[in-house]
Amino acid sequence: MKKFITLALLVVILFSGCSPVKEGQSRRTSEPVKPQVADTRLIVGFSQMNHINPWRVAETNDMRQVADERGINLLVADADSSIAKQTQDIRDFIAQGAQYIVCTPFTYDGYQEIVDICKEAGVPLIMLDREIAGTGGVDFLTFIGSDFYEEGVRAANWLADIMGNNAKIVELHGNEGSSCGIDRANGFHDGIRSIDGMEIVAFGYADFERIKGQDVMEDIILSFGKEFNAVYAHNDEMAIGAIQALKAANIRPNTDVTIISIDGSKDALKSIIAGELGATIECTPRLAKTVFDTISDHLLGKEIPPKIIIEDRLFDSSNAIELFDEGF
Ligand code: GYE
Repeated sequence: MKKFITLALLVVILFSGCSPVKEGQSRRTSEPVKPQVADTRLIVGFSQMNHINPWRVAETNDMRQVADERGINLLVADADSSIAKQTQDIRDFIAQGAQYIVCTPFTYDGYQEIVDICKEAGVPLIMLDREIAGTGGVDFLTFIGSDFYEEGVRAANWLADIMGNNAKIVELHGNEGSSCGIDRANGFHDGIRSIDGMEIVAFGYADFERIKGQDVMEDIILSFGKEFNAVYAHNDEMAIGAIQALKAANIRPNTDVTIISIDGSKDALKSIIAGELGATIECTPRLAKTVFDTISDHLLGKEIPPKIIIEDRLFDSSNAIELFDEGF
């Protein structure tokens, strides 16, 4: 009870814009009352799945920067790759008054509870950079990100071209069950399906991390020797780790083994310029402008498409120097 009275008193003091008057003191009525400016900024909760690679760091930085520029109060939480933590983070955002939730989902499945929490609270949910089971406009407001299936098809076409339709390929996946991983695999597999000489001889999961890409590639080299001549990595970090493992085993990147990956990081562009990585399909982490434009449109009552797909480019030796600054 005492706690309640103290809290209630504090609220009265805060909102009256006055300082408390002690007994025996009188208030000088001429003293100007300091106006209290209420924080009327839009509150957006951003639940980031993790910060395990430069792509995620760049995405969060971009969200913070654009939110700042637009005067939006952005609440950020790192879920440490745990959907349970992400669920709690989103509950916390809602308790703190978030008017929109932006969530990057670790896996395609497992997000029904988050969908339900946001629906129940009447807070629109935007799925960012990976998809979940469900439909934009029904289960959540929209999905914003790249076309991962298309990325896989483009990687397959690039590799088939460079390798003259003949390659023994090692495929490096990120974390199992991610929508980008599923679609990057499907797009690539469909892309090489009709080409007899293109086959996948080994694959592994390396969680979109450089060090794990290196470890998995070391294991593959140990069990397969040099029985492959191409690597398709689902992101740049794993490709760069794989290149380190190849070099350590005296396998020359770009000469003995051709490597293609996805993302378009500055490190990947450096590797292309150094003649190691063959190409990277862009998948930009700079999505914040689209996110906040979408929120503005929604606030204005405009119709929001169920999916908002970002256009991506391809970086290879023909444009890596010129477009270096476009990397993240
Ligand atoms: O390619 C990878 C990150 O979801 C599109 O996730 C994103 C992917 C990106 O960890 O580097």
